Amino acid sequence: TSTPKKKRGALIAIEGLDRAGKSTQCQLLMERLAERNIPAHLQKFPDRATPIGKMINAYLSTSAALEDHTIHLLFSANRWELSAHILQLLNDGVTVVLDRYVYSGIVFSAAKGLSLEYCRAPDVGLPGADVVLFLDLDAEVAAQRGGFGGERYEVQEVQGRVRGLFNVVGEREGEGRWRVVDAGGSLEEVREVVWGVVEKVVEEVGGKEVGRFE
Ligand code: NYM
Ligand code: MG
Repeated sequence: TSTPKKKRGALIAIEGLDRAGKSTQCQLLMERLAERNIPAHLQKFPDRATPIGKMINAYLSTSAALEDHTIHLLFSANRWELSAHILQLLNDGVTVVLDRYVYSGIVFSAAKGLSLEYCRAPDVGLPGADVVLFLDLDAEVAAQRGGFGGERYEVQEVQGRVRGLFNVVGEREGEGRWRVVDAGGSLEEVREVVWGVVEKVVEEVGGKEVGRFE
């Protein structure tokens, strides 16, 4: 006899430019999941709390300079150090919402001139997102939203390149996994579009094994 297998959680990645509203939408999504009694966990990347995360934070806040490949690998290592925990949660039936993931890792480094193939390599094998919601916003509009902060990359020119690269990376993922959401709408509008996608994915992943980023 076999015991009925517990439904696994979904791995949901929220991506976009700085100021696109990712963290707000992650919060709103967590509230909606809680209302529906769907167990869920929010994981932000970079996770600045770990020792590697502290190095990343020093780099982003420009108090430390790091060579481009070096910081690229640290961002990836920050995901790998949390990967077993994420996998455990998913297999325990917990849906995991990611505020940025491998896609940010690829495009922000590629925007500095590293090749896309190089940038993708260290993340290959990480738990694969079931769906990516790309909160799409024009870099100029993002800049107008009260301006960017003072961190590295937070200038319109870099963000413009990053947006173009997100679209390239999204094409490789395909329309099934990569969902472009117009982030120019109101909080409520964006929230409802996000929920429409997530609700279905949470329902559908049940029997499937967690994939791997490739
Ligand atoms: N970033 C984020 C990267 O360059 N590589 C990565 O792998 C990740 C996850 O860090 N400008 C960049 C994108 C952001 C910055 O993110 C910090 P946030 O969401 O502003 O804390
Ligand atoms: Mg930021």
